[in-house]
Amino acid sequence: MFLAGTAGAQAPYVPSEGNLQSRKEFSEHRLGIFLHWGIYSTYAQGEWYLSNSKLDPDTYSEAAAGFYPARFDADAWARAFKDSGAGYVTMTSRHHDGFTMFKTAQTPFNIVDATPFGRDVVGELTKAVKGQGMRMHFYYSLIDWIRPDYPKGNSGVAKDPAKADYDAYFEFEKRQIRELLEQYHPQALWFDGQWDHDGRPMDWRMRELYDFIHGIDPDCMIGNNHHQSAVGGEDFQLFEKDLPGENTSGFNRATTSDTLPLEACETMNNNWGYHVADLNYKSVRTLVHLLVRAASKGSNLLLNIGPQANGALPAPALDRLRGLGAWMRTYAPTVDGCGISTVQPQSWGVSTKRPGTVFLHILEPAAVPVSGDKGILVIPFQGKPTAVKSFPEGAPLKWKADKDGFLSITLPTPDPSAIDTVIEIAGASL
Ligand code: FHN
Repeated sequence: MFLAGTAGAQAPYVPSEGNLQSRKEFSEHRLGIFLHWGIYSTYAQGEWYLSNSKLDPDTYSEAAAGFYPARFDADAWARAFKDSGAGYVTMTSRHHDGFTMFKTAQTPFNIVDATPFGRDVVGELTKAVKGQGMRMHFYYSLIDWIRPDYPKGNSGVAKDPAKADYDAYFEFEKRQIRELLEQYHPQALWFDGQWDHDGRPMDWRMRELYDFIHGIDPDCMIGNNHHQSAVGGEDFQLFEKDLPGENTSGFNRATTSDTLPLEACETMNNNWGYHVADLNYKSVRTLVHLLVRAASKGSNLLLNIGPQANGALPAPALDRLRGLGAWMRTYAPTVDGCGISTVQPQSWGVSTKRPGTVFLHILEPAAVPVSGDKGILVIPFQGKPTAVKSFPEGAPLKWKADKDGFLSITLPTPDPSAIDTVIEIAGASL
């Protein structure tokens, strides 16, 4: 189970008991909130503004002197995330522009020392998130578009290549990561950027970094958005803008993992960082479907919000959080802690499972075959149902299991406006 990526002389990675417990807890909450927040939000053009605009880094960095998120209220953010039904929050502690959003002694280019705001927003949010009973995770960029010691990859602005010194940069990262672990005790670290050297051979020394992290906190889970299958030392498998096993965005060369927890991240609109012109927010219906489809593949959904420079969460994002919360208040038991069932995806929807129960999620009511005023589902089904009911009402539905392994269920014609009509199939053998 833990041998992946341990080729050669590398000792196999053996996760701690606490780490295994973190993995279990992680899958008990299928929804996480991703936050891309940094000084790039002042430009309101997304988090890649420095690289895309080709601004001189010194000019770009002046945004720090004007960064004053007066409306930032960690408790209000944490409440909004909790009310959405999320179980954890993953915040960018440092993105590719290298601006550090936490209190650090390793660089003056940080929220406490370089901004008039002077507050450790990562620290405040961590406290608030944990206060709501949620877990805190940190995104940490392996890329730095401003530090001269980071060896420039495919992205970013041109720098003096003679100053590149990965060993020095690696030590800087380790010192910052130690700060993250010791100051905030996150449940997970989420790395990003290894793809920056695709086609440019580079030894990132990731296993060394992972061992360093697990040496400080063996229970901390590590994920890396390298767009490939997980390797030794990693504790969960990431997918970007696609669910496991899919690759419509072209990012994911990863195969899905049978052993590690899975997490797929997605934007609420089209950008990760705040973009003033991007109002292309997905509907609550689309987001719920994404969450359900993720759960049906045994994956979490890490749903992103790009907070504004003034510290406010964008109004459309708050609206989507409320919509998700309204759904989760009833249906969380059909996704949280649920995984893959033997019922394959159907034209009308998908299924999730917890021991003793399979949930059918009718996401496309128009695809349900209808007879008179009844909907009829016929599905290949393994195991013996003892009852089939509507969820959450618990109203018994007529069903019949035939000897060829098909289960047919008669239900009221599904309401075309319903976001998700859920049917619960109970049975000790399921
Ligand atoms: O370049 C980043 C991007 O800004 C964002 O952070 C996403 C989140 O998955 N990851 C990278 C692109 O793969």
